[in-house]
Amino acid sequence: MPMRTPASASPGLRWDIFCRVVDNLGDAAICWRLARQLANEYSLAVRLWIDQPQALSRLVPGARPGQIQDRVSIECWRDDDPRLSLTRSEQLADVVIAGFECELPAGYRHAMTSRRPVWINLDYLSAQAWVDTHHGLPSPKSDGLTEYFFFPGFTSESGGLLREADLIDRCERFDRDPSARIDFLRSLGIDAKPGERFMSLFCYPDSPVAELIDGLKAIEGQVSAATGTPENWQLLIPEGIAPELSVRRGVRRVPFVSQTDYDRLLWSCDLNWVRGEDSLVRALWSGRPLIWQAYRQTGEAHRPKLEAMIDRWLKDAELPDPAATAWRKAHTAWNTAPDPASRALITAALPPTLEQLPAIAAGARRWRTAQIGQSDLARRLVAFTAGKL
Ligand code: TRH
Repeated sequence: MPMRTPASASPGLRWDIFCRVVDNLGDAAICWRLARQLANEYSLAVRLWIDQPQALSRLVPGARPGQIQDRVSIECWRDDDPRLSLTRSEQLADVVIAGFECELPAGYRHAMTSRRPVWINLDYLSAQAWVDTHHGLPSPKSDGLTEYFFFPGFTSESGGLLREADLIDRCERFDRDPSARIDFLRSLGIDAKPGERFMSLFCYPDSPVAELIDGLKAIEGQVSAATGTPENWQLLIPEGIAPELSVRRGVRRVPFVSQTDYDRLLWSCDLNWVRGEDSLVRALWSGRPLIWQAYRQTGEAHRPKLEAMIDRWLKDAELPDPAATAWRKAHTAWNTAPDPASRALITAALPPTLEQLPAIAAGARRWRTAQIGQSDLARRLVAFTAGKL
């Protein structure tokens, strides 16, 4: 990663990031990505405290508590850890990040009252309009401390999106070198044949994957509007995702790759099915078409989040109809309740989406070009905290 030290960053400052893994991989994925970027691009001394280090080691092979990896000190966080329950103020960082509203360890929190570090609550990503008015707000506490809400988002008024300084260059270099894609796919056990196109699939357990495969079967051999050749899609599914599916024609298992290689997987595909938060952001930066599955929440709380993301992307990507309608319908179908009638929606939504793929791909590139002009999340966070130190 190239070093990037804007005037507002003070190299050597200590940052502690606390990550409590709720479920899945997103909490560990995002905290790690941020920690790595702060340490490497801003020369900050970063400690990542994580309560379930095994979630991190799935994404970053070899990452273990007590180690420094990629300039980040990784520490296992247990509530009864004496280092945390009796923290002395001089052991505190200058900036403390509580990942996704997690409660800080009591001893650490107590020590904060004397040293008063900048305290940030890094929240989940949303494209909803309220993010712009809530981002950066202080939440004063009765003990005199102030917590600041930092909301990732898609606008210049929000906290922005995570993006390493060299990400787009690396992606474009990969695109310019056809052998990079072939070699990478080969490293996953896939020998790409002429005419084959690839989709990656990362989804939640009860997704209508069998119905998606039915949709692919329905168009197999038809002349593709995108390539002028017969449709020949290969669905690449990392180990552990949709485990009920057996390997069959058009369905290929690939290993669950490292976070770094996951970018290459996205860059190797013509369409990516992504979920949650971090894989969505990576797929957006890939400049390729994607279909997103929102993390399902009780009371359908994810619905407004999904609608807001769809609306914002369509606007920023300036996607015209009929591509916009096809893309929206694919999202509605892929994010349905898991009952039999709703599951079948994706079978019908897939062919028009694939027909519109060239237009959707052009929109994805437009979205990326427009968004690159905005500063990234780490940069905004460094600037935000610098004003409070
Ligand atoms: O695992 P997720 O569903 O995480 C979710 C979301 O973050 C959600 O917003 C949050 O509320 C919930 O957790 C608790 O999806 P996400 O965010 O995309 O994180 C997955 C990470 O896994 C991402 O960094 C990509 C990475 N990954 C790999 O490194 N290798 C792989 O092979 C695959 C499929 C994914």
